[in-house]
Amino acid sequence: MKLIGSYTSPFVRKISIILLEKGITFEFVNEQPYNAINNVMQYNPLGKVPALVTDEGDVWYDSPIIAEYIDLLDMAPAMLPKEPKAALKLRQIEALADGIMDAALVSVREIARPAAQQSETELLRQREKISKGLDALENYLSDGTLSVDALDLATISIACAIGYLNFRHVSPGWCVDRPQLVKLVENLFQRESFARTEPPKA
Ligand SMILES: N[C@@H](CCC(=O)N[C@@H](CS)C(=O)NCC(=O)O)C(=O)O
Repeated sequence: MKLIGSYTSPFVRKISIILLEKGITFEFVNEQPYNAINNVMQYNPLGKVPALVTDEGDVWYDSPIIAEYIDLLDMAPAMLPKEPKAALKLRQIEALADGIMDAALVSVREIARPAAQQSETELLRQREKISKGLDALENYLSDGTLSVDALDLATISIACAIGYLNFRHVSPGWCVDRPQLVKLVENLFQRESFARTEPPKA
């Protein structure tokens, strides 16, 4: 199996962690989707990472689809519960965490533009999405929808989103008044799968 991705992408990190937790061997193919020359479109017409190439030659892209494909291989630990509605709830929380990654990514790219071209309005819009998204995740942990001790698709996605906020210094105050999220990431960041996929310091 080959995982096409970059070491800094939180979406790629999510998939690497799922593969590592399940003990599935894979080759990492390092591709930089934002470089002028890259090979990502060979795998995903949208030019985004991650993409996964199976040993049979099938290509899967978009991290929720890849995560679902990997879970279909039936290797422990399962990333989703068997009960369809419970599974759908976790996938919705995955979508929320992915949305925080998307907003953080837009912010990082906006800040990378020349100062005169940056839009403060756009940065504020993205910051509000991140903040409201984090509040919703904190609520899921407080009301028992999620547990700070769980390892599943939702909690892995959340920890990857927060890992990316830390890495890019976006919303550095995310931990203020969100004690459950702090506990969750303290638990998950200790795992070998998270340590092995930490983004490079640059
Ligand atoms: N929904 C996609 C998002 C993936 C994504 O945005 N990846 C970024 C890297 S973090 C990318 O490849 N961007 C290249 C581009 O937008 O051209 C997923 O979950 O896989």
